[in-house]
Amino acid sequence: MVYSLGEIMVQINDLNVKEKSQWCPGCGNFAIVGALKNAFVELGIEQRNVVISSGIGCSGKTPHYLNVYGFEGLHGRSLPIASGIKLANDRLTVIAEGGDGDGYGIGSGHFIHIMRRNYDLTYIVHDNQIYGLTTGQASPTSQLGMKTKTTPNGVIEKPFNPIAAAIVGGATFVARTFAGDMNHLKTMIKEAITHKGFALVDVFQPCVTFNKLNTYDFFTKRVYKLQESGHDTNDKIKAMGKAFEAEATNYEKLPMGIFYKENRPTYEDSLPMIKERALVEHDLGGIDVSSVYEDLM
Ligand SMILES: Cc1ncc(C[n+]2csc(CCOP(=O)(O)OP(=O)(O)O)c2C)c(N)n1
Ligand code: SF4
Repeated sequence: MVYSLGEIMVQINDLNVKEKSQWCPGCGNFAIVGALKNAFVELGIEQRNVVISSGIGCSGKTPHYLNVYGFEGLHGRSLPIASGIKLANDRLTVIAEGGDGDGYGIGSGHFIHIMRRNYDLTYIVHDNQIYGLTTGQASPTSQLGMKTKTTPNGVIEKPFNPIAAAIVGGATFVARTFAGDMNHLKTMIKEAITHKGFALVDVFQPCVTFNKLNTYDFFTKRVYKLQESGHDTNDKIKAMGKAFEAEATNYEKLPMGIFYKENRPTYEDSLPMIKERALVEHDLGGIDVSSVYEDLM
């Protein structure tokens, strides 16, 4: 079921909310919300057809700041919520938001298994390489050597590589972008939403308060655009090479853009019962489930 207002197109103002932001001034999260709003307007997606799920953390507050449907869940649980929403009504645009601690730490098991199922979802990870909300502990993507409250002598664990994990894990769209490049951020979000299948958009999102290493300046000096360097998004092996470039260059060269893209049937495509209409449109009245109860007794 998709709700339509006919000829009325959504405008940025429709997506604004009155709630005052709790984010620190200058936080990269503002750009993500701005890019999402612009993406919805430019794609003509009405806000009543969008649901944003999130976990816990500064990123988890994203659904508060856009006038669309939202569900702020538990820490790391943004993806199972999003997949449940998608199965209930696969005609909706479903966006899951996560943090690097939230999504790549406590929620990593969901990440791996939801990718291989290929639900038609967009997963935006606010990757600030630190725990922001809990005031500056190391996260799974914190850079080697970075001093944080929990790593006073510097991070000694090898950082998690979400791009490589997504390519191996079966995501059918894998991209990275930067909150300091609004145009690129919006373009990646639009590409991810229009892609049919599971799309990861990992966003370098400076946490201006607690991460003094990975700043806007740090990324501006190091990022370059894959789509301007002739990268072939169909080539999984080359995509893996690019996924390891940051690590191989000691974070001096940070490719951003679409690493990998493939067309594969979605999980929903394989469910004949929702082909004609969404699950929410099914009439569940008059179904006798007593035999199922008896079986379970
Ligand atoms: C089960 C559980 N464990 C721990 C916490 C505490 N906690 C809240 S936010 C957070 C880290 C958030 O870091 P990240 O996902 O990187 O998000 P950010 O705040 O940087 O956006 C933690 C550990 C929690 N809320 N629930
Ligand atoms: S703590 Fe960091 S991530 Fe959280 S709102 Fe402030 S700047 Fe943004």
